[in-house]
Amino acid sequence: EHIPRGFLAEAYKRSRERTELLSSPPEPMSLRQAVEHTVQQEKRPALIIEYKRCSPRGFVAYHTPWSYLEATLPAADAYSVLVEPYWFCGSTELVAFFARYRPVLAKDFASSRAQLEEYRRASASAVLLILDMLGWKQLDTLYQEARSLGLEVLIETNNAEDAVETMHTYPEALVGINARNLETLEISYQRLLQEITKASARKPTAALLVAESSIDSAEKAVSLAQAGADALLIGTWAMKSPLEVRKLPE
Ligand code: IGP
Repeated sequence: EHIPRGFLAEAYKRSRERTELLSSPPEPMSLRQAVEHTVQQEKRPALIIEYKRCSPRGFVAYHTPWSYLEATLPAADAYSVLVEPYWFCGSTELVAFFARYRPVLAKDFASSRAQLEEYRRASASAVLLILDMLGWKQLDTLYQEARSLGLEVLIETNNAEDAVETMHTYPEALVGINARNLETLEISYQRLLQEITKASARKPTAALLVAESSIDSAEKAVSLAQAGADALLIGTWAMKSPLEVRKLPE
C-alpha cells in the first residue's frame, strides 16, 4: 500500500476531509438562536467572527482555516465566511469547513437563487442580503427564496431608518447596519455608533440588531454593546489580531 509522506501526508488527510465534507455536509445550526442565547444568557452582544482573507481596499491577511479556528473558536458565537472569490478571496468550501463548529453566515453579494442553493449545500445557516444593492423588491424575492430553502437572513442596511423599516417588515430576519458605505467603501465607526443608538431605540422587542464593520478595539465593542447592538460582526481586526478579539467576551 502506498503511504504519502511529509507534507503530502497532511495534504492527503485534508483532501479526504474536504471530500467527506462535500458528500456529508454538517447540519446547520441556527444563527438567530446562537445570537439570542448569548444576549439572554450572557448579557452581552454575540460575536460573529469573520474569515476574510482579502478585501477590495487592499487588505490581505492569511491564516489557514485551522489556525484561525483554533485562535478564535472560544470567542466566536458564529462565523461570517466570505464566499465572494474575486475581491475577498472567498469560497463556499470554507463555509462548510466552519459550519462544523458554529452557525455560519455566507458573506457574498448574493443576487440569485442558484447562489442561495449553493450556500445551503455548503451548510450555511444564514445568507447576507444587501438592501442598497438589491432594492426592496429584489430583496423581498431573495428573502422569500432563502427562507424556503431553510436559510436564515441577515439584511444589511446603511442607516437606522432603513434598519427600523426592515425590522418591521422582516421580523424573523437579523438586521445589520454597516459602518462601511458599500457605494464608496468609506468607513465610519462614529456614524455606526450613532445609527445603532437610533435604531435600537426604535427596535421591536424580538428583533436582532447587528453592528457591522470598523470594530477594532475592546472600547468600540463595549460602546456598541451599550448602544444596544445584539451582535457585533468583526472582520479585519479578527484577521489581524485573533488573540485580542478572543479576549473580548471577558
Ligand atoms: C467586517 P470589518 O471592518 O470588521 O473588516 O468588517 C464586515 O462587516 C465586512 O466584511 C462586510 C462585508 C459586507 C464584506 C460587511 N458587509 C458585504 C463584503 C460584503
